[in-house]
Amino acid sequence: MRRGRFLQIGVGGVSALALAPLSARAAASPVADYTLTAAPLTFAPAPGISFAALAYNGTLPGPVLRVANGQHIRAKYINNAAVASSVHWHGMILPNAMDGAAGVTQPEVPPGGTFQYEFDAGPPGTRWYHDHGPNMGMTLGLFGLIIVEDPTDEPADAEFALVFHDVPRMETYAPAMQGVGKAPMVDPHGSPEILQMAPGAKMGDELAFSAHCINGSSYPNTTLLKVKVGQNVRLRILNANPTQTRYVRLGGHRLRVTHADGNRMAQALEVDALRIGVAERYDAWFTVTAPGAWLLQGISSDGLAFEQAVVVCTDGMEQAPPLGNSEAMDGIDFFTYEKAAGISTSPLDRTAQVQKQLVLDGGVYGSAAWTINGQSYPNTEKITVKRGDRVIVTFTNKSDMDHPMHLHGHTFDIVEIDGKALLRPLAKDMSLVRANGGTLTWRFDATSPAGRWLLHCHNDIHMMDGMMTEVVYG
Ligand SMILES: [Cu+2]
Repeated sequence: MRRGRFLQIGVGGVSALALAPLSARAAASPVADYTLTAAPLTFAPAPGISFAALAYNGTLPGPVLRVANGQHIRAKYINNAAVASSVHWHGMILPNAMDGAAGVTQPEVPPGGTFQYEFDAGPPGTRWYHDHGPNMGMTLGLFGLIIVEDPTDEPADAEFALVFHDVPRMETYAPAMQGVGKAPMVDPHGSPEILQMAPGAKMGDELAFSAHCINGSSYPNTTLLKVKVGQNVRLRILNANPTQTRYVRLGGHRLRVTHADGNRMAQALEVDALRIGVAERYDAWFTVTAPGAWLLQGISSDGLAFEQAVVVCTDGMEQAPPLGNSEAMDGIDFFTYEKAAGISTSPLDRTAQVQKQLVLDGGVYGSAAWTINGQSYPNTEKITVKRGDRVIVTFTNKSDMDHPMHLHGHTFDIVEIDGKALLRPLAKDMSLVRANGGTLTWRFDATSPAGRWLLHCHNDIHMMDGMMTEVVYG
């Protein structure tokens, strides 16, 4: 049975963020100093929405941090929230003690407490930071982007950071954790989420949401993205929803995807739409060829779908009705790992010191356990590696929901999907493993700092209900 899902999130402050490149002066400084303070925020992104959020530095999402590759980051974390928390630096390869996994790599930071995070920024790309404590901090609003500049990237004429997020109905959290959620599904018509459902499966989702947002606002209150004819525009997009995949389209344009989870792809891929799993990031580009106004939208099938949009427009077109898109995905050319990576005619080279098969299951309606090889964290079997080992992990998803699987402290290659080896392995830190029997294989080298690195489903409900293990350097 498919578990119920539907979620809603309130908003805070910042709108579409035009990004200036890091100044030469800032990049030349050996140290980037930040203070992140988590505190309660009443988030009001749309009329009638008032959400008791948590936020970093008074904004939801938190501030965009921008650093040079290799720059030393000193981030003082101050927890002024009423609950224990920690900060995870998602996509960074850093000392294990700085990874921010509360209870694993550091103690929880108690209310009123502080913690000093200190590490060298890298690898370059669109990364993010978010709460990794036991108290739903990320779902409540503790997240933001951190961009590690890559001086070898092609230059953009304009660049925008776009965080897609939502206001959760927190009363749906406990039922979701207990496996009895009844939230509506919001996946668009024609999407794999709908097409892959087993006949007779329960139509429902886990968390319900009361507003859809981009950068802290709901349309029409979102900020315009001003562009000029002739510009080559870069979008850095994050899906910060705790449970749902999002589809993103720009009216009148195709999108050229160059980076997946911040990592440059071997070959760019042009598509009509992005499909962005929980915690994934894509860098997508488009060229402005004529004056106009267009809607950049998160596509979902609920009555609030129109809220997750910003207008992209050229000078003088601010009042023009923006060109939008259909809200169905039928026949739409959207981003997939297979299209990005291509299918190889040769089988996967399975030479590796460590090989693991992980079966993802559980979550039967009415239960509160999501499992890896039949166990819930902390009872899951750990993956022990030695420095320099090549590691191959193959997931088989026996449940009826996709699982956005994440590995801390490493970049892996997706090398095989549903038994088909990929031609150009896709470097990522997240991967959606398809529901109802889907398989997906990671390959990575154990070259990160020693320690305990969490491997888990990034769906907040699945993670809290046990779909987690560790890669441990022995
Ligand atoms: Cu999951």
